[in-house]
Amino acid sequence: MTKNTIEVKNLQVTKQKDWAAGLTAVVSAYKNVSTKVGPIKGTRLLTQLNQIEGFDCPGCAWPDPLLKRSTFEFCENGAKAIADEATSKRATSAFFEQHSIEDLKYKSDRWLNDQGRLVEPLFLAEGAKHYQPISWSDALELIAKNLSQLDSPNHAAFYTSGRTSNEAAFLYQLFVRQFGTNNLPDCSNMCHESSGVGLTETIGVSKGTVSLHDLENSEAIFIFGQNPGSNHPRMLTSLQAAKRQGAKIVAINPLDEAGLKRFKNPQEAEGLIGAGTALRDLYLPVKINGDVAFLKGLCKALIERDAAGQDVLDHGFIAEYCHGFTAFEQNMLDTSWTHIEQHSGLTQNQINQAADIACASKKTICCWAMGMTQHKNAVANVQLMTNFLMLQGNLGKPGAGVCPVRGHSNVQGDRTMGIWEKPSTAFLDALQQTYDFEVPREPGYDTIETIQAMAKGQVKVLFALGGNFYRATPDHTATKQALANCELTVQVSTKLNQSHLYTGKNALILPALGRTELDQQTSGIQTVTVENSMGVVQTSHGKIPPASNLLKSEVAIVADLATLTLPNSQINWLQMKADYRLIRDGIAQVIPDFERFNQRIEEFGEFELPNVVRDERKFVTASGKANFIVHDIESVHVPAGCLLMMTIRSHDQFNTTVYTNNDRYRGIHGSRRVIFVNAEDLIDLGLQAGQQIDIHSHWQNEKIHTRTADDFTLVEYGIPRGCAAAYYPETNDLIPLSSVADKSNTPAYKSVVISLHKKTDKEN
Ligand SMILES: Nc1nc2c(c(=O)[nH]1)N[C@H]1C(S)=C(S)[C@@H](COP(=O)(O)OP(=O)(O)OC[C@H]3O[C@@H](n4cnc5c(=O)[nH]c(N)nc54)[C@H](O)[C@@H]3O)O[C@H]1N2
Ligand SMILES: Nc1nc2c(c(=O)[nH]1)N[C@H]1C(S)=C(S)[C@@H](COP(=O)(O)OP(=O)(O)OC[C@H]3O[C@@H](n4cnc5c(=O)[nH]c(N)nc54)[C@H](O)[C@@H]3O)O[C@H]1N2
Ligand code: SF4
Ligand SMILES: [Mo]
Repeated sequence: MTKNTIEVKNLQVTKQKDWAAGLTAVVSAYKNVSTKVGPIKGTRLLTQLNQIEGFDCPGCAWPDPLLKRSTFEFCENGAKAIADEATSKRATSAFFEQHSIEDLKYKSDRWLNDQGRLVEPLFLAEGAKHYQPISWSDALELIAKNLSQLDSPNHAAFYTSGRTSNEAAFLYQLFVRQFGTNNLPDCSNMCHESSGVGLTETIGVSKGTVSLHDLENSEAIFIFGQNPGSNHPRMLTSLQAAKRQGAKIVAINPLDEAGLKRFKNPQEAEGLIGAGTALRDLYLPVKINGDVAFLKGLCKALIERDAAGQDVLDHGFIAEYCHGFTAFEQNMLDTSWTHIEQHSGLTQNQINQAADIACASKKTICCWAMGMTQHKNAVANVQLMTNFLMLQGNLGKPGAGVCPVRGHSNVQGDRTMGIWEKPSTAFLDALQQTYDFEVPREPGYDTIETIQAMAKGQVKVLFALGGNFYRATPDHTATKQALANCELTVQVSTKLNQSHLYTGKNALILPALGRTELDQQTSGIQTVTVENSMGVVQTSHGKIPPASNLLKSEVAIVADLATLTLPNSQINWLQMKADYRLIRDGIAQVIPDFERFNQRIEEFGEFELPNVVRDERKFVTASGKANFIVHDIESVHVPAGCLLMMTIRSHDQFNTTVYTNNDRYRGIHGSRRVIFVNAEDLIDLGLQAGQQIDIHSHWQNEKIHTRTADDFTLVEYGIPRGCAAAYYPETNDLIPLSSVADKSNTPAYKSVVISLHKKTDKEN
């Protein structure tokens, strides 16, 4: 039996849950830390999580309440994230001696992660079958040598995943730019890039415009393409607070996710033993990628009601602050309800119910995540949500605004620190002035462009500060080949993952300290900072001894590498490594709004970054106003016999890190190799729930499918007709490399055209 069939045989499907959290979540949190970390150490760690003097949760980017913190400022998935990092298991050199790369390729993501923390630098020489230990100095010299041998600095790319601290991120981009390139792809390219691009064009800022206080005091919250019960669990606490103040919640999602139905707050006795709080007031089962049509319907309903004499639109706001309204209004009026219904999968009546909630609210917020950003028309999704809010003046006033809910705990901070392949001129000028070197001005490669450049032999060294580049990106077959073209791939990591197996000709693993660990440098124990999804910058203090005395902090790795690679640099990297306050002094000089950075965090532990839209109702766009932007409805063509598939996260994973094979809210246990399909589609396709199938994906005019994912079990599920869902990253091989969002180049991970293929009895 292959690893896939073993997993498939363990599958148990139970009824979908209609609430989230409660006692089960508390038990799961403590079980995770006590089995992985130990009962005493584990519980002690939990009490430090998200406290001002503790460490920031390495899970998602959901904010902590300002100033007032309870003793239990975390959720089940935060506990899982720290248990996974602080595990007592170790992947030592004996492990790598025992397991060849070829052996490890047969193991699952979960098994690899379960081997524990990486504890020493490792080297995989060209043609070798095993990783071998290597000293830090040899490892760093090898990287420096490979970098200095390149014909151009643009032949290297420097990836970042969003767990990196502000200090490490700032130092890293400084090194990369002094080395001479803007090739700084990051996980954001695959995540909220569409939000940044869409918002910048529409309202002039790339970030959200609401605070936790706004969310808890709004009157209507529209939640698009987001599953907070699993991916931002403490958001449910804020939604509960909003509900208690009378807010209405609308969930727009092909799946009726348990976490948005009802929340049993584990912090309250009622939440532990009672029925909990009902959250969403309206559930709209939009078709996958049907949001542009829905949003046009919603805007049309508001415009039509206003034209009919109801007081719906904020004409004062539109006249003073907005641009392009007339063309937008006309486009909404010209779009027919039939067209809207057909492409959204929703009825005019359903859309009218959403319009009723919008009309009754004076303060509306739109929240969203990957269900909106990972489609061909993702930027249109973001702009139409913003335009919907603009119609009623819901920007730049308390309780209203846009709320892109970020993924990784510091993904927003990394961008603020300059991890971006397309930095602004103002940022580059400030960097050049502060550090006195000629910064590269040519835009660099994003994540997809990096893979394409590697395939063409134009990127020969990939350095990854965290993450799982190979496994998180689309089309594993193509990406694997592209990576294999590189002379050297380097992964700075905490845990073993598939990017350590599918590598360049030579590969290095550099083991890094995690968020939970004490970071001792020559000037003493260091503090780092992060920025959450709502623009609050806060400190994080590691608490436990490192998993091994051979680990280095990300700052130390970057500083040591920069010292070796750039012998003529006038920047004193080692001084900054010794004392991270010096890095923060640099940040304060280069990045607006970080003045007196050290003083402010030493005094308050955290501070909120200004936001001109939120604070001043100012729109720094080309037109000087908030822009209404017209978008056509362009649905993905799904041929007869095919379905449109979205790739989603389970409750028990953090991106490519799989904790267990369960997804309890959706009733899935024991296997991740499942695909959710509507009952009537199963009948039409001549298939049955429980049957084993292979999935093929189709792209543009390709005649023969080239991408397959095998050994999945069909699960009948409440999902709109024509749609399907399966877990990431098991299905990433199905995603064509060139299937990306317009303008943001984000992979269209949630619009994959697939067909299902029965396995023959022999294959079963
Ligand atoms: N526990 C845990 N927490 C996490 C993560 C994790 O893996 N595990 N990952 C972190 C990261 S990096 C990120 S980016 C976030 C991701 O957080 P989410 O965006 O919540 O994660 P996904 O599972 O990708 O869920 C997307 C949601 O969008 C819906 N959806 C898909 N397609 C469409 C569509 O076309 N329209 C609409 N309206 N909805 C759609 C899906 O049904 C699903 O509910 O979570 C972060 N937090
Ligand atoms: N099909 C599909 N693909 C997707 C998505 C999807 O929804 N569908 N989502 C996309 C999104 S939103 C994102 S953000 C990307 C995620 O892409 P990545 O950020 O690249 O992937 P992760 O799985 O978060 O990375 C996990 C690895 O990071 C390392 N790590 C963990 N903590 C630390 C640390 O503190 N320091 C260092 N140096 N390393 C650490 C560990 O070795 C671990 O194995 O995936 C994208 N891919
Ligand atoms: S909501 Fe996110 S940041 Fe907060 S404790 Fe849970 S995983 Fe951590
Ligand atoms: Mo993400």
